[in-house]
Amino acid sequence: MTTVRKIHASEILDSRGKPTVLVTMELSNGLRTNAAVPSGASTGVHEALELRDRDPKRYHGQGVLKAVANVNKIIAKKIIGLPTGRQEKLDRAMIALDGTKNKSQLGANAILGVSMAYARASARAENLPLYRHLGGEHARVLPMPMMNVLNGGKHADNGVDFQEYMIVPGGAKVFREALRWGSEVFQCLKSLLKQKGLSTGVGDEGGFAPVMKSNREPLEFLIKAIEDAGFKPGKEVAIALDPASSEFFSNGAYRLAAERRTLGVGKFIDYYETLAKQFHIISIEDGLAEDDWEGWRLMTEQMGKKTQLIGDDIFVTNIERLRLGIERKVANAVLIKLNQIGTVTETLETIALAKQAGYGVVISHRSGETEDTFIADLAVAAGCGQIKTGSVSRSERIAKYNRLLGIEEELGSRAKFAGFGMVRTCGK
Ligand code: 2PG
Ligand code: MG
Repeated sequence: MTTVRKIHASEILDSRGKPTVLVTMELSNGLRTNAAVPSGASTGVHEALELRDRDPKRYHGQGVLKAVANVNKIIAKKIIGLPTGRQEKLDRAMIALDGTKNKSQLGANAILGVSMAYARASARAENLPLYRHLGGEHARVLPMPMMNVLNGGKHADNGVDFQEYMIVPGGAKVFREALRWGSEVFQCLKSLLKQKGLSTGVGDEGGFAPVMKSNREPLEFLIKAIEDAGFKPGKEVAIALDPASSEFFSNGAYRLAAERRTLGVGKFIDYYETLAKQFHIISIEDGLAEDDWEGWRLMTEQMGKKTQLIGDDIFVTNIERLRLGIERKVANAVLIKLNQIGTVTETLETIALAKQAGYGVVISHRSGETEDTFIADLAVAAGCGQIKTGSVSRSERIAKYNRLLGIEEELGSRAKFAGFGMVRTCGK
């Protein structure tokens, strides 16, 4: 029997240069693994709590030494000696030890670091790749990437209200081809922006962040870039949006600063519908705000048959909130972020409920990432067919794509790629 011999957490930096938690785990057979925790910027208010030190003398209050100490001094004591392969037992023990609803006592960053490191350690102990350990023998579907090539909102500083404009190369036959298509479109987009004298500096997730006049102008650029790269918009490469609209929702309305107007929910849904038709938009995440349940229901009723509507801030990978959503006929897909909920077990449970209810599942990075590639394996393990892990630049994003290339190669002829086939709409 292999057991956990040592756990050690440290404070490291993420892709934005902000502190995050790294957990290293050593097993009784000498194997060592580690895991690093991601961090969001447009965080939903219902997310599990990311514990920060609030000590103004270090990292502007953003240090994570408390979370690190919680792993080293509190969690470690409980976990040392635990055999590998008991993920649920470990995660439930940490949830009980924390004792709060949102993991605010120990910090979701402390708990998740241990949970992820343990999953990886358990995989190594069984001599299995992580996706196989988490997903079993049938885990062989490579996810279609949703690539955030044009950034706005809280991830940039360019006057665009919507946070993410993504290209979706779902017409490709295999993952590596989809990745190439995405990269080629990205390069064409760069040339186009250059020609127009616009900035080609990149935002937090590696997409461009040029100053634009409206929220639709980026869509015009994307369509042109897709065509310039030699692909058919909609058929080969489609578009997806994450407006992250909780960020511009107030007093029951949506304030589009880029367009100097404020729209009520009904008008805003019509606006999305027009955009979706015009620009081959197959998927919209967080089209409406995190607590605008009635708006979400209307949007799902009006657009859900044609468009994948993904709940991120509204569900926060939380099984209770997703259950409410299913009951209320809200959205038809869920975004999955490990650190929104804080353990691997709860993440897998939320994925299972979504699948059971016929909701689409998209595994996602955070805007603050590290070189850790856990979510690439998770996407294959979940067999959900979709991943959102940023643009085709910046190594913390590319690391996930490169890991997927590796998994595809390892699976050889067993690898599958469903392309647009796993995009969910109501009634499909
Ligand atoms: C989102 C994410 C990731 P953040 O809104 O979906 O793209 O952003 O990590 O800042 O919440
Ligand atoms: Mg989002």
